[in-house]
Amino acid sequence: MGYILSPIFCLIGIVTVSVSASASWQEVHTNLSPSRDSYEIGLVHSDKLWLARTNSLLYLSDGTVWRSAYIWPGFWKVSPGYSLSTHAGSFVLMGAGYSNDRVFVSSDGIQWNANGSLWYYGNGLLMHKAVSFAGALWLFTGQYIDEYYYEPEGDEYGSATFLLHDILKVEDANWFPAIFPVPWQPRFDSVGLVFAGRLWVIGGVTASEEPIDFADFEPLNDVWYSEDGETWVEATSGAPWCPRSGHACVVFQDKLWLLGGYDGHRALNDVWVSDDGATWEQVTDQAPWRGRSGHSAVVYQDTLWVIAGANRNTNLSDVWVYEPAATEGEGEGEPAPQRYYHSADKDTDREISLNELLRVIQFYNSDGLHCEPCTEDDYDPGVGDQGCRHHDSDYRFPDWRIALTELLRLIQFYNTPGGYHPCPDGEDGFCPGPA
Ligand SMILES: [Ca+2]
Ligand SMILES: [Ca+2]
Repeated sequence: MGYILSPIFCLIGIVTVSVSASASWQEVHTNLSPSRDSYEIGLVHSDKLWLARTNSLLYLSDGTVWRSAYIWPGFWKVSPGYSLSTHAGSFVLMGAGYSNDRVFVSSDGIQWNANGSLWYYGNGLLMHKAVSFAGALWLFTGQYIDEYYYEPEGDEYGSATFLLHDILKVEDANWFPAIFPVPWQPRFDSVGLVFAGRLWVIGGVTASEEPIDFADFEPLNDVWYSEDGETWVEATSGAPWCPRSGHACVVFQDKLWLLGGYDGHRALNDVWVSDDGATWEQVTDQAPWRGRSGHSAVVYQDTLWVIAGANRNTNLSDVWVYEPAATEGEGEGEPAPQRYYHSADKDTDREISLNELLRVIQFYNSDGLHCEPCTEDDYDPGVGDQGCRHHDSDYRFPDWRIALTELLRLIQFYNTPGGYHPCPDGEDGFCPGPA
């Protein structure tokens, strides 16, 4: 068991591949180029896997090398927040930024043409979703900037950011869209996709005030669908996964998958699956990849890909593929799943920071700890529900209390350069230092 490091795949630059023999997840690229990027949209078009980033559009060549198809030209002013989708056989890109109403199309990702300007409140959208569905292109969730917003209490006007409250329907490249109100709370960093012949909106984050106050966001875990894009039905007002934004959803093996996201406390690496959007089953509470939001999940050549994203302020540049085990177990008699990240390691960077250590010291100094889903670590101090798995620090005497010897183990990780790594033979499933 453990990790095998071998150079198999080549990126633009040097890339190594680490494979965990026991897991269905494989890290196939450790370092996309450029490695520091803050925006990704992955999609499949013309049997190729594409990845749009802040400055460029890449595609995967020969299954191994990411090549640049196009560098977004500066005069487009494309910035994080643009949308890229495929509709009627072409890429459709809506630039975000000060010219965010402009639309560009391309059939091959290499040759791009201006195709007009989207009309919506006289300006364009950013951080929206653009989904091809039922013969039209639908634009929904996200924000728009009103450059001439007039302060009600002042005599000044300036730009302000609002949430998109409507769904916009574009037909036949007519960029004066039909506009329909929607019943769900306005939101951004949501998911929009087509599943089971329906258009879906899943989670995201809303703001209680508009113009948006960037300190006041509330994550969501509701799920909505529509048969026609205009009439919406709530599949659930509260899915069992923690409210979140920046998550990724994808249709894989006829099911709806949800992966990761940001819950207001931390970037997540849990995975959920659903047949109908209303009931959800947890595949894992922690995948081997680091917690993330803003990543892409794409099905390409019958495998599920998870690409890049960010853990809070740390941009990630790794790529993972998932292949279900050849023989799916039913959970009986199986060993407990391997732990990839310690419960105390809230930012999943395989190091124990002082902040992370202090949280466990809080448990040590309290009347134990209990399960409290959707907190910073899914626990809280004191007595309460014990229906979840034990905290990884509560390993030697699993009694919902942190003993001094248990705390000292975490202090060992805190003091060790390189933190810790998963090792099934360790007393708590982890060992000090890097792998
Ligand atoms: Ca950490
Ligand atoms: Ca204990």
